[in-house]
Parts: sequence; C-alpha cells; structure tokens
Amino acid sequence: MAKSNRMVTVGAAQLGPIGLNESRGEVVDRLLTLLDRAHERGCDLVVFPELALTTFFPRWYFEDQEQIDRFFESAMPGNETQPLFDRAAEYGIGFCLGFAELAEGKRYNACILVDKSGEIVGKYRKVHLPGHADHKPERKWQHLEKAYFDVGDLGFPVWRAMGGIMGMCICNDRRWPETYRMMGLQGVEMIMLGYNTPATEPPWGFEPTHLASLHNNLSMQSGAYQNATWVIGVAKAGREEGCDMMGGTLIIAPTGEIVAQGRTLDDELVVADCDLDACNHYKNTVFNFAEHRQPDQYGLITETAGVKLPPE
Ligand code: ING
Repeated sequence: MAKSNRMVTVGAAQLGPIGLNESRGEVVDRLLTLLDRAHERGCDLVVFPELALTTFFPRWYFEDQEQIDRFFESAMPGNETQPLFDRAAEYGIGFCLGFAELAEGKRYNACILVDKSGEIVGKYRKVHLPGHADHKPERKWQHLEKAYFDVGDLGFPVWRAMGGIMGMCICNDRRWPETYRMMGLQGVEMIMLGYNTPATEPPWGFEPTHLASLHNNLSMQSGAYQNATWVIGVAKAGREEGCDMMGGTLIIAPTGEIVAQGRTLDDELVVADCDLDACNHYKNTVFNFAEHRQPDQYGLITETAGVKLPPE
C-alpha cells in the first residue's frame, strides 16, 4: 500500500513478565529484540509499556528507600538504556518508553517520546496514581503507586513529532476521560500509553476476569473516538512474580475501531499502519470541539475532585 505522507507504521511492543531480579541489561535485550522485529516490519514508531525496565514493583511493600530506588532511573538514557537509543536511531525508529524516573529528589511513573534521530522530544509523568499509600498486609499483593510516586507535574502535553501531534499517558490515566480530552483540546492525533494491569485483582480485590478486558477496551476505544485520535495501548502482560496481568494490547483508530490487537501474554509486536489524516473527519464534524462544546457549562469538571451531591 502506498503510504500517505501522514502514515505512521506503529509497533505496539507488548512485554511479558519482568522478574523481580531481572537486570536492566536482560530487559533491554528483550526491548532490542522487539525493536529489531519492528525494523523488519517497517515500523516508524515503537510503543513500550509502563515501567518497561523493571517488574511492577508497587506490588510489594518495601521498608527502605534504597530498596525502592533500585527500580528507578536517575539518568535517561543511562548506561543500560543507551543501546536502545543507539539502535533506534540507527534504524530511524521513534519510540515511547515507560520507566520509573528519579529527578530532583522526586519520583515519577514516567514515559518519554524519542524521535527517529534518538532525541527525547517529550516526557509525561503519570497523573492518576491508583491503589493506596499504606501497607495493606492482608492483601495478596500491594498496589503502592501512591506511596512510591509523586503525582505527575507536567500536565498532559502534546508534541509535534512523527509528522503529527503526539501525546502520552500511563495505565490508570486511560480510565479517566479527562486524560484524553486534555490532549484532544490540543489537537492530539495519536496517544501512546502503556499499562500493567492485574487480570483479576485490581487494588481493591477480586473482580470477574471478563471485566478487565471490557474496561480496558471500553476506556481506550471511547477515548479514541471521543477525541478523534489514534490510541496505542501496550500491556506488560502475563504471570509476573505470581500476579496474572492482562494482555489486551490494542491499536485503535479515531473511529474507535480496534485495528490490531495482541494475542499472547508474552513479548509480542503488534503492527498497524496508522494514517494520522484519519483523525480529520471527526475533528471537523461530530467532534469539532470549537463548534459544539459549551465549556461554560462544564465548571464542575475542574471545580471539584469528588462528588457534590444534591441537597437531601
Ligand atoms: N494499574 C491498574 C490500571 O489502572 C487498576 C490499576 C486495575 C485500576 C484494575 C482499576 C482496575 O490499569 C495501574 N498501574 O495503573
């Protein structure tokens, strides 16, 4: 197929489990293998999951800070991640990478967008931190993102890259319509996101297995359609240190249609041709925000965090 000049061939690079003691080098080798495959498949862009360099460490309660900090990157690229930047630039492939960022004494669940020349052109820090801040010893596993990470302080930026307007978010962010709308109001054409999502045990305990997929797909498909943008959702999947995490890697068009999806719970590259011009129709019609939105009626959305019930 002749590529339109705004066609981006995307590789959603799903990861299987990362062991608690798996080294950065071992993980980067897996990322490089997926990057090699993306090169063979003619990809322009590769999207890796949330916290793609380590196991999902908020699953455990750690007593002291240096135990926690061994999961964080204080430099990006660092020695272990430099090979990823080098090979991607050699291939002329951009990539999105999720990692735990230690910066100026703050700790973020972050991701970066690196362009085809190997330059970091964008960074996002996760705003919606799910789970709990205190140790819950009674639980099968913890979900201590509120303890280990600071709330992201960069807002929801977008960047002109890959021939279009690109945005990022992370995992729980994908469940909140505000996330997509903030980027939609900046003209976003492709939102890249990674996630680590338990298949049956969200932070509050067991749920029927079919709901994980329903809520994953529903959240991302509606975000795509309601903001006329591509959404690339990439899982860290499989049984990671005893915790079954869902797959469900998806490439979703601005119509809300799933155009490609993951099949396994392992390292897997899911590829699709994404024409950024496919956003134009809905941005100019049903979701022509300037023409149809009434922001003076939406005050509650930014006035309050919680519910304001009507008088009894
Ligand atoms: N994980 C999960 C997510 O939002 C979760 C937490 C699971 C919330 C299931 C609700 C339901 O996908 C992360 N890391 O945010």
